[in-house]
Amino acid sequence: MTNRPFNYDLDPSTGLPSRYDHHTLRKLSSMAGQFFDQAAYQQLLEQEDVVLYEVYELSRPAVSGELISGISVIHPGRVGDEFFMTKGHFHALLETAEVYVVLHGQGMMVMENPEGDCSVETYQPGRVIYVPPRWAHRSVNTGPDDLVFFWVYPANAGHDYGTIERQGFHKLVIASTSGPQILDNPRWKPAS
Ligand code: S6P
Ligand code: ZN
Repeated sequence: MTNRPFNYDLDPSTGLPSRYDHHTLRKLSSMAGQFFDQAAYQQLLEQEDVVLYEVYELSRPAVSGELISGISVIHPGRVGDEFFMTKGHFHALLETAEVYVVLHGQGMMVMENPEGDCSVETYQPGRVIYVPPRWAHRSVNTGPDDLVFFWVYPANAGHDYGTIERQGFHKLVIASTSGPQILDNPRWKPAS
């Protein structure tokens, strides 16, 4: 990988990047145990292992000083009453932040830190969301269209998915007749 300046373009209508190094498809089957309504999860999985979201990454060496950037696309849909969402993670190097820039769609970013403080930010086009060091983050698409956002974070941050897989997030985003509701997750438990 060269150490020369570079650029890429985001398609104005889709937000997709003109080039990327990795394209990851995350399907329903990779989210076992993450959605609240497990019967609805099993039922949907038996119908189709749908693609929940896609990540386009511009890679850089995983060393201090470098930045990894890219685009995520969260497709619209629900498992029971719970909106399609990302797995969510802490950064493995906990003291690393991240910036998101929303390009298209609607949704919520659910965040929490190891001390149990929680925060939810709303995605809307043009909005910048700052994820401080130590805060786990999950993106939830609450709208009828793709939710598309740009992100950039330190290349040495890494990802800790295991903590969230074991304990979940404190908050769930659930559809209701009056719109998306943020509810306490009754199944949250300390990872220990
Ligand atoms: C990486 C950044 C995003 C997510 C992506 C998918 O630090 O937060 O690129 O990786 O939105 O989410 P997840 O939880 O599957 O990595
Ligand atoms: Zn992240």
